[in-house]
Amino acid sequence: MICLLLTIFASLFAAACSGVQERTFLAVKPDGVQRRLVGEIVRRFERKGFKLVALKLVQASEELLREHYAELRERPFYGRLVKYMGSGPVVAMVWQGLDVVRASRALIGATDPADSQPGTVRGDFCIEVGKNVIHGSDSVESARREIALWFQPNELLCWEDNTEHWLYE
Ligand code: DAT
Ligand code: MG
Repeated sequence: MICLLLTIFASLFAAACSGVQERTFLAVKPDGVQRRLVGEIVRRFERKGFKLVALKLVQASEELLREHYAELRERPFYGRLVKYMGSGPVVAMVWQGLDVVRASRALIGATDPADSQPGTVRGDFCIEVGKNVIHGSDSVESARREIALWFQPNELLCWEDNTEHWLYE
């Protein structure tokens, strides 16, 4: 009973915390970490004005990665993708803001860096699809699933953003 009340309280708190704004899950992949791109990538999302609500360096298990990419399990590159994502630490993050899922995909660029526009993360920092340095959720629904997969609810921090007044109408 106490557990149930605590769970309800935690979800109400989380809902109040995220307000009407959405959240997305982003991860700097092992090649991005190896190539010292973490700071540059975080800088781009910060500079845009989005709010960082969680961040951690993770050596992801094969189980977690198989689940994360479950939708792609029939694709020929699935095994290679899981191996690459587990080849070193990734920086897992949750960002919050108006339309953040779609806006983040725009900042990240097309899946294949050969098609990514200059100015996007993938357009600027990588060459091949199998080493495309960053992950970003592709819908609000995937974001919810991925955030729950990578983070405990108490790892998502609720903090007062003093710039909101200058970012939003
Ligand atoms: P995205 O990461 O842009 O959401 P996705 O979800 O379709 O793209 O695929 C997940 C990852 O799988 C992608 O970032 C890189 C890899 N991938 C996709 N298509 C691939 C392909 N044709 N060959 C090799 N890797 C691929
Ligand atoms: Mg995807």
